[in-house]
Amino acid sequence: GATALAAHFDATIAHDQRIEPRDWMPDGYRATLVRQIAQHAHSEIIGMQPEGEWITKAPSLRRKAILFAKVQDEAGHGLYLYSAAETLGIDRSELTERLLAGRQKYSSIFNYPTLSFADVGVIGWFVDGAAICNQVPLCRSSYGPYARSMVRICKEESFHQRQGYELLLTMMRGTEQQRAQVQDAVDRWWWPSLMMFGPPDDDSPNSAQSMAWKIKRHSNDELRQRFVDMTVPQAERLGVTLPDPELRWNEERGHHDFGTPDFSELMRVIKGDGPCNAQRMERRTKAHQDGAWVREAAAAHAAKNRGEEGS
Ligand code: FAQ
Repeated sequence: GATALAAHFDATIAHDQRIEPRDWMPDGYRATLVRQIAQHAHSEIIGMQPEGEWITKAPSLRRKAILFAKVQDEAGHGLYLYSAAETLGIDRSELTERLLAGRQKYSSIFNYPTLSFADVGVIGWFVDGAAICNQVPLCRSSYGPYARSMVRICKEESFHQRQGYELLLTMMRGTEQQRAQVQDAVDRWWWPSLMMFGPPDDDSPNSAQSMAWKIKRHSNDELRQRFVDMTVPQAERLGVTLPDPELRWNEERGHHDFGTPDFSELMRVIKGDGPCNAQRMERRTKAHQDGAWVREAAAAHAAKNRGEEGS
């Protein structure tokens, strides 16, 4: 009966085994996964916009080819993630409707503008770096299809991060103006990148249950700390300053101390009031409308094929 199914679910989680689509799961577990995976998928797709703007303005053919490939990878990540969400019994078209109606979120980070080509490098370094810190543990998430989608995504994100860092190393070997552009991009993206990890643990309503279900493996603050510790030596090697006067190594803790991000800004951006929210949603909506004929043609083609098979 129902209690036996619940006991089996609890035992699967306790033994660090995977929940698969055919398994019984609590409604709350399913709803949390749909929320997180859909939000993650939407972020990948909307996340194509800030860097995508620079494809036509890249400074060389080589940089254009690299950026084009990276942005395409993000489309691929969005698609694997929508497929993972669909194993939970929800349709991708329904998830897209929810995003466009403002009923589902996407990452706050993609609501900031990209003002120079250095921003492309800093997005790779910080935003993909933060994505790696957050997503490597998700490879061990309790839901099988989500965890497996993360393996390939993380490999591609590490390549993206190196791409960004290499771009910045090149700019730092360039002119005074290029070095100033890199520092300016670092100053603008540092705090929003720290906000990607979500609200502080005391103020994170979903964390406790998600960690009990082993959907999340670490808390928001733990991952934020891991990102800071990883990034500080990279900043030193690059020769830029992270814009935080409180940033220093704490020998006792074995971690860096750092200042508190402005979480009221995070909440404003999540609620729709960031510098680029309106533009991002407008473009996403237009892309969806412009794609209507493709969806109709694909559906007509599938219907025709089914008809031919039947005859
Ligand atoms: N932005 O209780 P918590 C990428 C919401 S990487 C917007 O702590 P949770 C790669 C949260 O949803 C970016 N909303 O929530 C790339 C919740 O609202 P809800 C995508 C945020 O779920 C790189 C409320 O605040 N990565 O795309 C944010 O336990 C470069 C309370 O928060 C992922 O989605 C935020 N920053 O923890 C692409 C990773 N933070 O849903 C292109 C998977 C919090 O109840 C270029 N997701 N909220 O209405 C996660 O790990 C988690 O969902 C967290 C939030 C950590 C984001």
